[in-house]
Amino acid sequence: EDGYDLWLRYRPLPETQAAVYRSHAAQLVLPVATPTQQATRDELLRGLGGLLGHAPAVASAVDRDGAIVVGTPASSPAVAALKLDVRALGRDGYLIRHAVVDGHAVIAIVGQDDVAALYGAFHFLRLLQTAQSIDHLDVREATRMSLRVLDHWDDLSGHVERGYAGNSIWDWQKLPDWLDPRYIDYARANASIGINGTVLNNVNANAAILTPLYLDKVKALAGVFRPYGIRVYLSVKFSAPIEIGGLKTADPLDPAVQRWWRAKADEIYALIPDFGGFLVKANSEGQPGPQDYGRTHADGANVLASALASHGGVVMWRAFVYSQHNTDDRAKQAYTEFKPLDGKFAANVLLQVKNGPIDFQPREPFNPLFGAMPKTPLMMEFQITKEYLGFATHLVYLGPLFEEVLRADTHAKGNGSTVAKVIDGELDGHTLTGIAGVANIGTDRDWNGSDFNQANWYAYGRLAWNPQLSSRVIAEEWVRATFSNDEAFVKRVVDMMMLSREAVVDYMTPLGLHHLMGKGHHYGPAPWDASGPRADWTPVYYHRADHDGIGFDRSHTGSNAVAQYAPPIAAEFDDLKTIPDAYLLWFHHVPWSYRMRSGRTLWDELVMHYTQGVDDVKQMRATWQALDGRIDAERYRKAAVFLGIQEKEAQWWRDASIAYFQSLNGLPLPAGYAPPPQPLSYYESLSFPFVPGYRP
Ligand code: BDP
Repeated sequence: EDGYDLWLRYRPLPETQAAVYRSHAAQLVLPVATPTQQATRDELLRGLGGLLGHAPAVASAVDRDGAIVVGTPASSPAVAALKLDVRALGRDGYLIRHAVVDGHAVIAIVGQDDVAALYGAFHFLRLLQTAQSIDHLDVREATRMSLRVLDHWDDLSGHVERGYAGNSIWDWQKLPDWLDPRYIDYARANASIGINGTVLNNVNANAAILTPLYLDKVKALAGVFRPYGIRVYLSVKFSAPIEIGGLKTADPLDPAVQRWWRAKADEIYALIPDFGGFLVKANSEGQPGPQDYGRTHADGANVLASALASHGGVVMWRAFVYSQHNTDDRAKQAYTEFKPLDGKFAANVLLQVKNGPIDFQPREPFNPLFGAMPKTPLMMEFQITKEYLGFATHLVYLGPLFEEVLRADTHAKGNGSTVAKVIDGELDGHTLTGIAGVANIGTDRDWNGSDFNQANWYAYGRLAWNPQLSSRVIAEEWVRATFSNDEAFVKRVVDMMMLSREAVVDYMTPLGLHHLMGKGHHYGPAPWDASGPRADWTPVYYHRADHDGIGFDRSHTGSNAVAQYAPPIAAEFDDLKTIPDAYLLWFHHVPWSYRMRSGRTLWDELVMHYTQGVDDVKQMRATWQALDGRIDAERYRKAAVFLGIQEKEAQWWRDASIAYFQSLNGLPLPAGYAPPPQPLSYYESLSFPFVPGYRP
């Protein structure tokens, strides 16, 4: 039990349950003409064989009750005979229901196309893994999200930027010849949750990925993923025409540059006919971009888009931009740059927007671009790898973070204009829609650096398919499939996971604080850091604390970032009377003596939150300890040790933060709250030469 099997463990179910399911799995009737159909068969044989003790026989026609019939109306005569209208489900949609074929009772798993049928098969297996009744099945699944993508920040060297689970799983040296079986397991895991795209390389891109040498390797990976409905995409460097094309410029309006991108796209599609497209980080954190030539982001995106358009490819252009030369609040810069470009992007461009206006912090308000660019398909970018949430070892279930953002109401078109409806196209009538998650995948046996981190990959995929799902329901599915259907275990572990996100907010950055981690490596607290090279990379820029008070004034008296939100939200965030406590110090600078709704002073409240975060981790640890013996010792022990690390580091965050803020305000701690055990100088003196995921 090293975690390799993820949520696709398929261990034998208790006999009483297996017996019931077996009567519904007497034979398997499905086409096996295409690679996707073969993958579907293989998964069902593997899953049913594992869960039920033995796999049903595969037959070409139904000849007994209890058969499982899988396919599309085009691929399977048995399915065609059912005359189900699956076209209404849309691409990737499927249904699972009881039916009668040739006089026999069957379960039909029917997709609109082969990949949809594969999705249906995974769904069916999940019902068994999670101990659901299958006596009355009426599953009807469809998705409005067309691109459900993982972004790998994998360098061609094998290093993963912000990777906490080992190295890149792409073995460029042995590709294209050696296809590591792990690639198939990667594809299975993604297909099982509906992920249909993967960007193979880091947004801080190396132009070499577009050379024939690498494209051949990319083609090999695309071939492995294709049966599972996964397209490959590449991050491209805007200066590639210079770096590998020998041109003097990468100016998007230069005809030679345009010809170069077109020829490059043609070359890629000749190798990979279903290539997905390009992801671009431009004019951001030192990356080249169209502004180097006095052009706009739209000029840049549209040239790439035009090269890809005839092939059906898309450009995912990132809105993560901010500049040290811009003296305006960093939180405002993306909106300021992109909002005026609404309507200027080609039809096959999506703007990929991080969930919050700064950078994947434990909590941020939603990014004001959501709802503000109705003419442009906005793609969500979440971070699954926990760069700012404790790396691999902290148990933080991200489902509630994702859900909080997706359910946030932008009010762009009145009440109920949620972020989910912006990105799924409903609000503004887009059919090209998308969501990306920065992957937490590496060469570790458990893929994600801990068993619990797998839940974040899983939750991301499930929400990418359906942004309306509840993170609690997803957590429960995951716990059952990954660990156990033992009801007491499930309940306690799900409660622990649901607590974990608020815990990390509390012990790292409560009440709207943000970006207080160590510079560069991002490990541990460093709220005191005011050193170079850029002010907007220093914690002091964000907390603005001094003897009198703390917080970033983004209200109308400060940077006025609130004005980037729709009027009802702007008013709510601008006013101290209505701002939610959770965002207080994000939008306001207040005195330490400020009276909170609780009646306590801000300082007392802050100390209590820091302490609460640590207490929550203690509680999570106690919960887990009480579950010893309920699962295998290997996975139990790893999580137990990691929770111990998390408790130490939560305590460190609390103590260092309190020591620092107290050094500014000189206030006593509220009664009963322990002082930091070390002086501030101790926390400031720590160094971390071992931090993963970062190259100075
Ligand atoms: C920041 C990361 C950095 C990424 C950047 C990005 O620290 O490594 O390159 O985001 O998203 O959070 O481009």
